[in-house]
Amino acid sequence: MLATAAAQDRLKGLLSVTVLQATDLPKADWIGENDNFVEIDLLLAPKPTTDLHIKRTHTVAQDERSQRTQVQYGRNPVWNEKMAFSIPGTHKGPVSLQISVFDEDIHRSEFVAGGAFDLSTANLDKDWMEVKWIDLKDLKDRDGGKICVVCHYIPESMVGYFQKKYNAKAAEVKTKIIQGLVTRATGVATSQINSMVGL
Ligand SMILES: [Ca+2]
Repeated sequence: MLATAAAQDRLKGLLSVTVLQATDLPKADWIGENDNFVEIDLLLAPKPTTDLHIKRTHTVAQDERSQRTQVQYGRNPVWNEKMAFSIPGTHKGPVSLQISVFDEDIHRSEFVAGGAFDLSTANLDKDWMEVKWIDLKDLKDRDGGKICVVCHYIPESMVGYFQKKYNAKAAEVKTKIIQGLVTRATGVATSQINSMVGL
């Protein structure tokens, strides 16, 4: 029993995801500008699914597997927002990110376009960084513009002072620690990337 609990509490690594900017998004409304936010869903699937690019509904609850950005306007929005996901120690297979852009509305946020960051070949025992422009599709599978996302992965072994036993109950403390670590570990890299893409 104890061994199982320890394995579940262990962290495999941290995945920092920076949503930089999108270009040529489809227009969401007849009148006015898009009110775009991006939702990133971490998929801990044994294999990435083939249907990653279409996500019809916005998941309201923010949790460790689903996070969203603030709203930025127009068809070429710049978010430059960083989020962090933890990969549980029990996870063996690859990970993927489902990326969905929504037009925020008081009543119901409408899907604008989506795509996937396929990380199935990524080595989760080493640290790496990947910058990618991802093609987006709308609900009818038509061209939906492009989005630029930076992923930086930090394996647990690199997180020196972070204890191996990971207390899933101390969610708030954990989130703060992870955010601090990711900021420190990826801050320089992200600013280099930003200047590279002109932010
Ligand atoms: Ca709108």
